[in-house]
Amino acid sequence: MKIIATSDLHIGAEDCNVNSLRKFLIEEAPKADVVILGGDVFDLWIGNLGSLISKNKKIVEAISRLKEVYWITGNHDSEAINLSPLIKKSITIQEKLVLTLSDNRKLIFTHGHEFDEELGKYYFWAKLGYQILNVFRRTWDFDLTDFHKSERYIKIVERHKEKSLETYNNYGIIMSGHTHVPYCEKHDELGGIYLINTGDWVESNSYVIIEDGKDPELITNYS
Ligand SMILES: [Mn+2]
Repeated sequence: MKIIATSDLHIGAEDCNVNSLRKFLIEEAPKADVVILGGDVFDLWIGNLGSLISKNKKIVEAISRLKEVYWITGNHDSEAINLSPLIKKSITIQEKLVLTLSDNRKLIFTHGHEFDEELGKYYFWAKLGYQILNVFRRTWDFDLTDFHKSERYIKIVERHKEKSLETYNNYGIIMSGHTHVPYCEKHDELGGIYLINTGDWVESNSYVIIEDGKDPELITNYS
């Protein structure tokens, strides 16, 4: 079994790298038996699902052609769980995904906002700030990369990793998105658990390939 997992596509947001994403969905994702779209797939903080689907027909078509798709909801698309599968009849939309690979390794995918204490506290302001930023992105070239390299953000990512390991250490492969910082770490001190973040399609154009009996592989800067 071959799994391809990615997250934080942010379809509909000004800074989503739609061209690379479309190419990935047409050329790479179909090579997998199972595709995991790990949250913030459509950016429902920016628009409603119906209008985002009609504005992104090629991307939606590419997703609908994939064999088996799991859409794990994130903070930007949590409403999707209540919607009928508009994109693909057989798409599974849920909050968490647990899969057992043919080699018996157990994998969990959660978007990861459950670990985001700041978002929990300042949800309203985070959402409003994001919406304002999206409007200004059309005229300003605001670079999130600087913020993601800041000491404050590095701490947020470290906390996310600690909490993931604390909560899900009974799984062989722990996967999430949300922070937009991709990594694929093997934790030998915890019996070889893999801790993976699938990154995003805003800054890193990243995804992860998982195949039976092989080490997970992280691909970044896909274009
Ligand atoms: Mn996101």
